[in-house]
Amino acid sequence: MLLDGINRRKALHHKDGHDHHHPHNSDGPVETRASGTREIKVVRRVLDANEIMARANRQLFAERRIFVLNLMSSPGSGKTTTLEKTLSHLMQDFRCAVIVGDICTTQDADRLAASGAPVVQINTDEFGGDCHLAAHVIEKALDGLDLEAIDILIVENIGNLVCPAEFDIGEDKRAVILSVTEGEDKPLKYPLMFRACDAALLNKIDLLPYLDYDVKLAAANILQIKPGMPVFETSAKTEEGFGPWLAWLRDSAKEKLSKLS
Ligand SMILES: Nc1nc2c(ncn2[C@@H]2O[C@H](COP(=O)(O)OP(=O)(O)OP(=O)(O)O)[C@@H](O)[C@H]2O)c(=O)[nH]1
Ligand SMILES: [Mg+2]
Repeated sequence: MLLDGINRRKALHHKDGHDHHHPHNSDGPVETRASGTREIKVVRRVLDANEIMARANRQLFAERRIFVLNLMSSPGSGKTTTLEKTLSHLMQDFRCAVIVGDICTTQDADRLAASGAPVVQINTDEFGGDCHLAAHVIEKALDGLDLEAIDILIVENIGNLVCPAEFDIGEDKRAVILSVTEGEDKPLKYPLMFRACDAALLNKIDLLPYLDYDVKLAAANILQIKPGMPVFETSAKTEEGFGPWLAWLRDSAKEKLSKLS
């Protein structure tokens, strides 16, 4: 199912139509640096509005007994591939559904629908290409799902290592994928994403023989930003390392769902 048009009702568009309002932005709907104080107020208002919606989503997910995972990464790190493989295991024990965000195309939704899980695709292109999924977008996407028939909802966020981390969508857990082709330094360069997540996947480890990549250093950098965070070394291609990742996901879901039953 393709969901678009949902951002139209937001009253947050830039003059250029690019809807992209959060703290790192320097050219928001006000005259930006002309008044630092004013910019902070606008940003605060946007994030407050998102917080309210995220709280409402969280309440709804609790009422419907749904565990929600927000999966984030740079473009191409392997979110969809990881999900394809994850769903094939998870759907043996849980009723799963997916919301997938992309700027354009329904390619990821088509790939994920092959799992048999209901999938809602969100496209943000006609609104200037939102770089993240906000809470109200998720709320709208839920219209396309039968919430009574879902135990686990996985949200594949838009490929971006910065913006999605700023938006609570009402999820229970957040996971970030860092692929080994991206460099060990990314947790240090993009700390918010790693600080905001509950688990990290170091993906594409099947490529390690062909790269000068220091897995230990990458993991240490992640732990420097978020001490104690589980770091799973995975290959979504071969499913190497999937056991601990799947166990973490299953345990996280069971923990929430058992509290609600
Ligand atoms: N070798 C290898 N390739 C992988 C792995 N995971 C994903 N890929 C490949 O990397 C490319 C991008 O993978 P996707 O799963 O589409 O990445 P994504 O994060 O969903 O990308 P966006 O949704 O565009 O942000 C594809 O060609 C995948 O086949 C892996 O573990 N090993
Ligand atoms: Mg994808």
